[in-house]
Amino acid sequence: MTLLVDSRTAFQVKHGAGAPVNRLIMHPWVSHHHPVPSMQHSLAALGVGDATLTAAERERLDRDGYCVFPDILDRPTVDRLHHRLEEIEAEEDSWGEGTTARDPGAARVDDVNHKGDVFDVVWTHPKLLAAMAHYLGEFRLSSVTARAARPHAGHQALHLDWWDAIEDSCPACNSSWLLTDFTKATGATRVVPGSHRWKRAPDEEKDVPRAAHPDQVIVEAGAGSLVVFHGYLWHSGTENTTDHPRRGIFSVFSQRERPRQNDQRARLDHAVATRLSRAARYILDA
Ligand SMILES: O=C(O)CCC(=O)C(=O)O
Repeated sequence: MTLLVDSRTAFQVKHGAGAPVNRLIMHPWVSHHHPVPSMQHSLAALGVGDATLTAAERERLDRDGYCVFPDILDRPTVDRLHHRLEEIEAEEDSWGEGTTARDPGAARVDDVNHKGDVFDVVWTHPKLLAAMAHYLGEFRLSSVTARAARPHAGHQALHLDWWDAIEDSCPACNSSWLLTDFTKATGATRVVPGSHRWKRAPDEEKDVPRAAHPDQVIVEAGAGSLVVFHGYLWHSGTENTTDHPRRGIFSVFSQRERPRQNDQRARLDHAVATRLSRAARYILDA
């Protein structure tokens, strides 16, 4: 995908040839008064350029089906996200008995992208959007959910992040923002590298999903890191063996014309609609 040719030239004339282009960019067509007509323009407006992903990152996404981007969020941002999530968990009683029947080992908060501007970064960060464009082409936001693995719980069955027939192209992808350090002890996500190319789901009948897979890798990374997963990659949460919650925010995107997990239009309220840029609204498709 070719993006930002004109703006890069203009930026580099001003700031020098080696200047990073991703911090740019306010094109005339990204202002609130002009239409944002396409995926390409919206990505550019949100800071995605040709150089946002390195060649090595693209290779990892293709070969392994996931990529870790360490230290993307700084400590104050992680702390703000953490703090706001704790408030919402209390308001919604996320830790109460039986509140997360679909995932009993975790406290979950759905739709956090509609619950405060502090969460904008977890679905509009350029690194994340560039990785989604790499896997999905034209895409939109599907869901944003916080998942805190409960102390001494949280192990899940290996699964894919697509619920329909498996096809050649990648219909949906997940990503996680680590708000605590993800380690073997805290219950980091496990993945089976390369399994996105197998194009099949873990075999329930042979009890593959809950067991340790011989090729699994526990993805350890520090708070503030981002991990992006291909929708067909076998992965799951593992047991948090500590006395403290292990928190992450999971932002799922799908190909633009595909069904998505949550209806973003139905959830959008006026305050959020007027706050978001046109480019962000395009990604939200709401
Ligand atoms: O929490 C994790 O590490 C993974 C969560 C996950 O894959 C899910 O909830 O579908």
